[in-house]
Amino acid sequence: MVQRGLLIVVEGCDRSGKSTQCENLVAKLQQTGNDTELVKFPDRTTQTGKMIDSYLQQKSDLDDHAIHLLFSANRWEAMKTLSEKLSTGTTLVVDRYAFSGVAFSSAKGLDLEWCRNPDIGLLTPDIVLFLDLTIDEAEKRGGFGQERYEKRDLQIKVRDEFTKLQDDTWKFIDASQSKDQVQQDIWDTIKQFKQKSTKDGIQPLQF
Ligand code: NYM
Ligand code: MG
Repeated sequence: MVQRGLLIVVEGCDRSGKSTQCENLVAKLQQTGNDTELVKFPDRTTQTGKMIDSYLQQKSDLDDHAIHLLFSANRWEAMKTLSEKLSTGTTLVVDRYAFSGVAFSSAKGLDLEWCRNPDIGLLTPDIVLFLDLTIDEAEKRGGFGQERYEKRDLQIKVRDEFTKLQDDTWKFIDASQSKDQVQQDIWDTIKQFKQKSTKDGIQPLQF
């Protein structure tokens, strides 16, 4: 029987270096012989993703609840494919997941429990790497971009909401370090986790 792949989620505020680190991690896992793919949410290529992209680029407006549900739908529509990949042995590195959904919408003022509900039942991550960076440090990196949500006041709230969502699958990574050091910390964390999960026998993913 094929051993299933791991579901590795990478989370953090905007400018925390997630995308670069996800790419590095995928490359490193592949080089060490692990069948691995990168997944990114929101997936802006699907129908829901196009609506989300237009909203983020401030080309359209939507009710806060409606956009929250669209982000969730954007994950749900990917679940069947992702669970098939995991069960056939592919490890997935996921750049943002439901935690971003809850953290951003609750930072805007929506009720936290309400925000959690639509994502209940999504594949449970094996490990969540939280790239932690203060907003001052994030701003030093050339400032936020032009998209909706990329504003200091909101990002401060988002970071605060993220910390409310942590459980024992979360590993905090100090993202203020050099790129190489962050990469090293992530790699050490993943190696440790893989050793432990292989020893314990990886449990089936909750769906
Ligand atoms: N975002 C992302 C949400 O508000 N809810 C979600 O469920 C997800 C996955 O979209 N500022 C926000 C966080 C980001 C923005 O993400 C786009 P990215 O990784 O910058 O493309
Ligand atoms: Mg962004």
